Amino acid sequence: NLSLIVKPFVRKEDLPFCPDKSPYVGGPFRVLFPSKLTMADVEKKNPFVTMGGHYKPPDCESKHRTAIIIPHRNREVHLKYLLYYLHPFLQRQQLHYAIYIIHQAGNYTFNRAKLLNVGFKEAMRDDDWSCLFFHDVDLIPEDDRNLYVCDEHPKHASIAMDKFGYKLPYNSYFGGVSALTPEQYMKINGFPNNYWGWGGEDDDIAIRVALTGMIITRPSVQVGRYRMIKHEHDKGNEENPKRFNLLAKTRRTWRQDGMNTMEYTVLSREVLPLYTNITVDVGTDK
Ligand code: UDH
Ligand code: NGS
Repeated sequence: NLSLIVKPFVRKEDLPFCPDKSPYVGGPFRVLFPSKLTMADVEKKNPFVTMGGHYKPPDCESKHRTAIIIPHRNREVHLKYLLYYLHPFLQRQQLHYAIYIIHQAGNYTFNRAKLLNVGFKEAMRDDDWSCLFFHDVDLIPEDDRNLYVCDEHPKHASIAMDKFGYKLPYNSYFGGVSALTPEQYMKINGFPNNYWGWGGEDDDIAIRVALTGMIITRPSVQVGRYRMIKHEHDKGNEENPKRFNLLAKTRRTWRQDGMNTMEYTVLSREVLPLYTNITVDVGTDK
């Protein structure tokens, strides 16, 4: 009987929604950094990821469309490990997702928050994402139940990092991995563009969230666990001496600095097997 072997043609729009709870989500998993791993190995292990680092579950329509935005410069080794863990992790959650690397061109002082703003804008050009995960390149989630979907309020996901003894370093900490819907993101006028160098930009974002009447949601400490890949301070990302002054003014400045004032030039947009690489000139401190 042919009908038993010939798979009926199912149109994508006829797929049923994925279940609320993915059957592939397990619990904690061990994160190791195998020294011989290559990017080619990671590509081979992810045959269902399409060009640009996009993925949709093959057999159901995901209720969640998540864009992962990763600020980057000179951390290729970290990126390889992150992709090695993140692609299968997101697939087990049955998400429709894509991974965007926002690469800061040149050697001028690093600007994490502005790169994340660029990531938001460039990702939203691609698709109607319902959630954006702003993700440091050196943080690997350790539990499948840490769902990469958005909440009613901005979410802080990396709340239990190994380097802080698997707890928050301080109550309002919002660094590492955070998630906002496009609406939440626009409500806070995006992120600040004027934090050049290390520190404070994540605290500024937390202040914006509070100023706009939102709260920060968090997974449980059992679930929001991350391993950080050890590294030294980067060249070109020295401590920002202005950060405390900037933070003292956020209340007065957030409407004039953010998504509505961001200027940048995209130098290239490469559609690679496991991610979209957007190289950008974010300018310099004025
Ligand atoms: N980033 C880069 N390249 C850089 C700087 C930062 O890609 O040169 C990105 C990367 O995604 C990183 C994120 O920005 O995860 C945050 O920067 P960070 O890793 O410097 O911040 P973190 O707080 O580390 O993780 C601070 C340095 C700790 C040094 C400890 C020395 N023992
Ligand atoms: C705070 C920084 C944050 C930073 C956090 C953790 O002091 O930007 O430490 O840093 N705020 C200011 O400097 C105002 S860490 O231990 O990861 O290097 O994210």
